[in-house]
Amino acid sequence: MENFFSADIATVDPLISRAIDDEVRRQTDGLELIASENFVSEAVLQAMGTAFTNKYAEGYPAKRYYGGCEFADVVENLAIERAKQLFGCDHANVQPHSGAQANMSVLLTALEHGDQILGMNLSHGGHLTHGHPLNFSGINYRVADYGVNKDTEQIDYDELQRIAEESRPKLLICGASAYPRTIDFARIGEIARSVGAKVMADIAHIAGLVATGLHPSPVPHCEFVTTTTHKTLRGPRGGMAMCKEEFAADLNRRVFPGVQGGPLVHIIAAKAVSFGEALRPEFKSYQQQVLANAQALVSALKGAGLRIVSGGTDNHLLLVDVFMDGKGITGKAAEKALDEVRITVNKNTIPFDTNKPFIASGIRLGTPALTTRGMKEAEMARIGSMIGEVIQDPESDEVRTRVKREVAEITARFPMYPSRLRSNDAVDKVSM
Ligand code: DSN
Repeated sequence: MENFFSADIATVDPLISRAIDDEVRRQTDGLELIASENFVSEAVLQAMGTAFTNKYAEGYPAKRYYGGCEFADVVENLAIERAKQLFGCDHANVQPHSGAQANMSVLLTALEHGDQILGMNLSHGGHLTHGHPLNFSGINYRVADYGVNKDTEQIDYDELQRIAEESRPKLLICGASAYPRTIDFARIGEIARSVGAKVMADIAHIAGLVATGLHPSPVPHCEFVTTTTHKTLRGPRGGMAMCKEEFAADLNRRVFPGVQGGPLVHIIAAKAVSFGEALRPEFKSYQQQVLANAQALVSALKGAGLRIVSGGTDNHLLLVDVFMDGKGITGKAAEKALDEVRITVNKNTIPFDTNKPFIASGIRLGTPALTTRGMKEAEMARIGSMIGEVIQDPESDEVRTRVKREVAEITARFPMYPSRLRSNDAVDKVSM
């Protein structure tokens, strides 16, 4: 007990300490292209690892169910104010532990059990919480869905209007997890109003682009806007729900006590830090580079003979059809082959996929994480051509060895979290 407040994790728990070190090394030594991942700053990491994890703060600033919340109020108020400044929204609730819980809170605010919703089909780029039958949204509400046009692979807004008229949803849900094109929130708002529906825009993926004006904002057109905080926004893993003032009190009640108990104050502190970072001019330059890198990656992948779903991208992510009607390999095989050379991606269905979701015909790539490391168009051109080589010849030892070497060369030029890397030798010396 002597060292309870001062002992280092490497001494207290060498196994977990080692797994943490290994993960830092994995992130450092690989090329992270999962479109929903990013690397937070050292300041955000520091805020997460603080004594705020000890604190219960059920309720909201100045209206808590526990004593001793004066500093919790400071961080939550700052997070709220910065979120409102970033997105220009009337109201922000920064307590949702995740995007799914933010979405659940909005659905509980806008709907009664059994009401009709209309969301984008998961296999066309939507999200589980937008009405998937296995998710609370599909279990508790009646669901209609819309998707992309088979030829353009982009949202067909005329068809969406038709489906909205037919299904008469009370809530239209837009936003996506695997949609590489600009979403026309103004048009979606018009469609919703024409059938008397409210709109929830889930901007989890594009929040950083929206915050910097590089993607049109849904805020003027939608009653509710939700996001995660850890993707393009580059904050800690978590969620947030925004709304027009008239729904603010109801939304707060649905987040707590409707969906959650005590907020994670250490995570809210980290959200506040990341929102502060996002308000700085450098964050816009970063997002511009994310977009430029995505364009460079598209060009390189096309140059390597791969088909890009919808022909390209307007945002930070792209979907690559690696199956190409059986001429290529499955998304599952591509993910594995790329993993072996330390390029991390996820398999993903493509619209009208003929393969099952766990096999999939595509992979989804995104540039936020590598852009945070400082990589630019030149690196994207190399990485795109390496991905092409691996996918075209996934069994070749020669390709694997060469690409692995090149990945090591590139990652060595862009270091990250130097102070977080302990030597594994040091951990080994601790008795286990
Ligand atoms: N799992 C997230 C993604 O990868 O896009 C969505 O929740």
